[in-house]
Amino acid sequence: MVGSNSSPGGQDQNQDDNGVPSEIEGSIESLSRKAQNALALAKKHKFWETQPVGQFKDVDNRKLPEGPIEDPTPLSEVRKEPYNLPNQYEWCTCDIDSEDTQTEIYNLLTNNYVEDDENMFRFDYSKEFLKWALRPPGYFKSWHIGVRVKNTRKLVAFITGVPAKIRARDRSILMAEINFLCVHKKLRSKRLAPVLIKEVTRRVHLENIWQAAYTAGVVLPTPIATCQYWHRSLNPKKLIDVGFSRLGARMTMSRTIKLYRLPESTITPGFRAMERHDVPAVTRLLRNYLSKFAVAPDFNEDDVEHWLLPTENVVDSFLVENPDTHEITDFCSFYTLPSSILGNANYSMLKAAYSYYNVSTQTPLLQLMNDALIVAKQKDYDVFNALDIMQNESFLKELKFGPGDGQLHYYLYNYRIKDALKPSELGLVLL
Ligand code: MYA
Repeated sequence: MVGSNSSPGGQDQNQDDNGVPSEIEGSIESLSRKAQNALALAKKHKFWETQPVGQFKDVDNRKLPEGPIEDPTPLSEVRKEPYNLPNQYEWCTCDIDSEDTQTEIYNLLTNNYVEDDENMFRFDYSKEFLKWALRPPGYFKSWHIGVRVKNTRKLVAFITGVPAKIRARDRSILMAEINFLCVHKKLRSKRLAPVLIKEVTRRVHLENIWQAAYTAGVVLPTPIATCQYWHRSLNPKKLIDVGFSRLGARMTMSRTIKLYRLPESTITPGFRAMERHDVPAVTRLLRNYLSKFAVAPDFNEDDVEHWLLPTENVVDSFLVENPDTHEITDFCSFYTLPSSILGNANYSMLKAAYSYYNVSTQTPLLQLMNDALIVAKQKDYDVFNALDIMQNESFLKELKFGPGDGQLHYYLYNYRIKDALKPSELGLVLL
């Protein structure tokens, strides 16, 4: 299973001696990935070559400064009218508060959004999740953009932005986070995506915002970092039955189930769900932790309340409260993003937890994340996914995560980062 905007399925099938999938340096997969990335750099990008993003030809140019690529234009010069669409389509602003619109967006994404390379799984963002993802503090309704067929009003394409303060090294900038770009399967390869991107850009500019952050499974000009998803089986039998993972060499099903078994209850004293009164302490903990990374969100208390206070089946957050001092010392969180399982007679849904923000100051990160796995198992998730960003590499192998078979590329629009970042320099999770 590979995460957000990367393909939602499939573990790299190499196994280590314990049966846990492992990354074998120089394996066919990694060689083929390197070849694909090299080919991607040579590809022409008719649209992206016209945009203020790092261009492949400039990758080795040390003279270009870090920071905005273009200056803002005066607001009076921002185009007032929406971009032109082919005649039979029209723009709409999707009212995410309306039940009917939620259903339309949900149906478009559930049937047409990101799939893995083998078309076995497709992300199935819930309506509750979409409401959470699209209504953070200060959100703009005009950034929830749809395309409809004029005759039938059918929703056939979508793109969204939400505002977020993001720090790039020592500069904190109000940006747009762009997500949920989707064109109906029947309308692919007609150059609709560039029109959607230009339209969201125009609407972001109208709010006097000039930078954006986004992730994608595809290579575009030019990633600021390339990351990998890792997967921790919680329900190995189901994962194997649906083709998400494979039984390792020399492994039986019962040995595999035993390998991934977890304790019934969490281990850390004072480990409990986050509550509203914890927002100030969690904000302090997170702000301090995220200051270590080159690119990270600049969260205030309102952001933490929105993004991290638990919402059932959307986001779960736990913390460690010292039983003696009542100090909040550690924090972990994950969000819920199921995938539809395509064409399996026995199962239709894979329940996946995605590691979100985690901070350890007193409890070792490994122990904290083991407790996160235990609660995810208690809540019946099939798999726990994590990117190799922040300090995640320190626990992935030890907690029996295996590498996924896709990559997730991070991008900034109209902001140049001089050298590509290592995943461990990234402190940002996009949904
Ligand atoms: S990533 C999730 C993307 N969605 C999916 O993968 C869902 C399934 N796929 C689809 O719905 C379609 O295949 C999509 C493309 C819609 C992806 N990001 O219309 P086309 C370029 C950016 O003929 P289609 C997410 O949501 C492609 O390189 N560009 O293609 C973050 C080519 O350009 P060029 C992409 O397949 C989105 C052009 O589109 C992506 O029918 C961030 C082809 O257009 C992609 N994922 O539709 C968006 N995929 O010729 C950027 C293809 O130049 C935001 N393309 O190579 C930028 C910041 C904007 C705000 C700025 C504010 C200041």
